[in-house]
Amino acid sequence: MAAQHPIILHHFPQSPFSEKVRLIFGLKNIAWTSVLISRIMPRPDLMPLTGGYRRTPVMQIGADIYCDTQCIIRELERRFPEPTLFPDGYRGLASATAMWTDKAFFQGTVNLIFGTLANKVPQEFIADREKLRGAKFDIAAMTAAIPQMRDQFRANVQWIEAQLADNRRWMCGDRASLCDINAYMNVWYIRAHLPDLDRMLAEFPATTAWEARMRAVGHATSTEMSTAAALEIATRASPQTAALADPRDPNGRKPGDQVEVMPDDYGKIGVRGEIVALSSQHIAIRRNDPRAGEVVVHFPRAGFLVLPA
Ligand SMILES: N[C@@H](CCC(=O)N[C@@H](CS)C(=O)NCC(=O)O)C(=O)O
Repeated sequence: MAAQHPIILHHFPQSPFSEKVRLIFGLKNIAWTSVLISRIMPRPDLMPLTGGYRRTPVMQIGADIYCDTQCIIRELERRFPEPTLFPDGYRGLASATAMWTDKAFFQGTVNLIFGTLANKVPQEFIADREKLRGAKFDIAAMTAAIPQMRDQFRANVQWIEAQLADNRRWMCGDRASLCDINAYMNVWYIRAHLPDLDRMLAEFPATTAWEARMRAVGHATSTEMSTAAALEIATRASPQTAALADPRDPNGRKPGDQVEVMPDDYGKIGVRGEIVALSSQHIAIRRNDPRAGEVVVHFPRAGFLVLPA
């Protein structure tokens, strides 16, 4: 089904989580609109859309705003089901890999990169990420931990290698899936920043060949748009999200309830609104913003807190 509004990705080129979504555009051959945002706060044209959620990327379709790659990917799969990211037999596991690749694997990757870049990391970036984490972005500690982080990276990559050991092309078989996208993000991030990835992958020939296949997926075709023009689209559009109750919600939440939603790990800024739709994997809340007008902001459930407002 063709979308009425363009598929807009608010992102920055160096963002590994954004790379996941760009590759899904490539795999599904989706034409998209690229809105480049600043790598650090402030993002004055984006906050009216998200209500304060400040992690990257964010997807916008008209006045519907999708936060977090779990939520973005779920919506892309719903709108563009073919080719699927969930081959038979892997539907649950493919989604669940994010809890490995985006958390433990990713934290090790971040520490390895920033510990190695050390004094090349700009002070404004460190200050911004300390605010995001609510904790010190301790580059000296990351540098000291490089030997440990190399061990962690190797152990995680060996799992990719083991998964590809029977000469399959992709982690779930003969078609690329969300498992590949999620795991690849970390390899892509190291490739972008560290000169010795080839040496680190030398003992992993299947992963080396898979990395080249992943890179060849590309990003499909995109057109550029300014942050102001994207905000203008939301202001003129109306949210398209249909009301959806969840009779099995374990806490009795229902459409109409006022809630506050935030990540449970970092960037814990609460976004307030009225529930429009909810399920085990998704919650959509309506907000009214002085600049964006009425918007519906969508979040995943795994890794997110929903609190009464
Ligand atoms: N769970 C989130 C994580 C996103 C994330 O941590 N992104 C990084 C950039 S790649 C970030 O938000 N950094 C801080 C920022 O951009 O404000 C997702 O899947 O989208």
